[in-house]
Amino acid sequence: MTNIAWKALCGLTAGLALALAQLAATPAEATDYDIGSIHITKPWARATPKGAASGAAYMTITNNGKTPDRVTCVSSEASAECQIHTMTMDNGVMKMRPVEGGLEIKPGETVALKPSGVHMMLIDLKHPLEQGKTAAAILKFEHAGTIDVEYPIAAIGATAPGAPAGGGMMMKGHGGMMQMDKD
Ligand SMILES: [Cu+2]
Repeated sequence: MTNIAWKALCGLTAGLALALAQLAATPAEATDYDIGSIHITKPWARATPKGAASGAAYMTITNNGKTPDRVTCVSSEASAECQIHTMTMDNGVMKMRPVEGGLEIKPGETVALKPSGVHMMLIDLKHPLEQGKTAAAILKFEHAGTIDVEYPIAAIGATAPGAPAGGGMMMKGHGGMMQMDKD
């Protein structure tokens, strides 16, 4: 979609513009991934506002093996750094913290990375995450190995892939309502 078309949309009422945007943006289909005993479903990322320093990506990871595995994000084409974060409430403020040594997925366990929960953080974005495009990242499982995953990008503030914007808490990088613990 061209910039001119987007400008035209801005003149329409919000509801209509949203409906049109949903029709116009053909979201990239999410693919499932298998590596060793690990199964990854529903990878997706959230679009970022212009100038945002960081973005978030999500997915569901199942360990069908008999031993625990640990996953870390090695790199992303979209950002200088890539980490997996947990979220905790601290005096009413949501704080996120990098998972040290990788996120553990026990045998038979399914871990969902989702907004307001464990998530993948793309830090120091090289470009904004644009709805309808994809962001790629390389994940490394301690036992299963290394895999490239494509994250189709949903709307800014989307709470689930394909869901319209809003509803959830806006992710404004490491500022605003969310703070990152720096140990
Ligand atoms: Cu984070």
